Amino acid sequence: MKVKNPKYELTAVKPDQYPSTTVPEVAFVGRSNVGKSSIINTLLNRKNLARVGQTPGKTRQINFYNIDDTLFFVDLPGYGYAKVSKEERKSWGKLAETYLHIRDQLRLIIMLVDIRHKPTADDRLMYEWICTTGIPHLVVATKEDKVKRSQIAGRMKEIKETLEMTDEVKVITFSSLKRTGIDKLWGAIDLHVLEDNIEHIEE
Ligand SMILES: Nc1nc2c(ncn2[C@@H]2O[C@H](COP(=O)(O)OP(=O)(O)OP(=O)(O)O)[C@@H](O)[C@H]2O)c(=O)[nH]1
Ligand SMILES: [Mg+2]
Repeated sequence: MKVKNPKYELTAVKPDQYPSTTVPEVAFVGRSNVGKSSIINTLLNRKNLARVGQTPGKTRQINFYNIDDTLFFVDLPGYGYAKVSKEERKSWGKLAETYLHIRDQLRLIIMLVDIRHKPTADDRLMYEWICTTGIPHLVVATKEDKVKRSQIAGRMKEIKETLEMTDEVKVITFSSLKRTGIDKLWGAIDLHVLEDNIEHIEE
């Protein structure tokens, strides 16, 4: 997809605050600090559209980004950040799960994991839950620039095994710093959104 004029649309904590459109949406989920906001900026070729935090846990609401009224990117709150209260953690999880559960136009869930680390118990739970929704999804291994080339295959294997992924689910490596993986990821996004558009035309 050719991105012309992406813009921040709105921030929501409750479903009645979500944008009242039927435009397809792609959601980004993952642990706090994994690079969700960064990947959105990188894909949209904008420096500061999505707020990137030095302090983990910065994104506490759901942020919607409008790409030329044809696609929305949805930045969900990160989970698994230790330095917040249990109550706060619960409410963040609820925000994300509610969105993922009820949003009809959600076409693709992109789950991010840090390529350096074995997916955590939280990641496993989230992935298992994503699988039960039946919504198309893929996994992105972020911060590829932080590992040596020779380590990548091993890291990917561990991610796939730990999340118990089936072979048909794609894992894409990505670096916002080095700007790698952009075309591959856009290709995967286009596939889901385009298929959707074709369905509309055929209807
Ligand atoms: N080296 C490297 N650092 C990255 C990359 N992507 C993100 N970061 C850094 O990781 C930190 C967290 O990035 P964010 O994009 O804010 O992460 P997030 O998942 O949105 O975090 P929350 O909003 O807290 O859930 C920032 O310091 C980024 O600069 C990457 O590809 N490579
Ligand atoms: Mg963020």
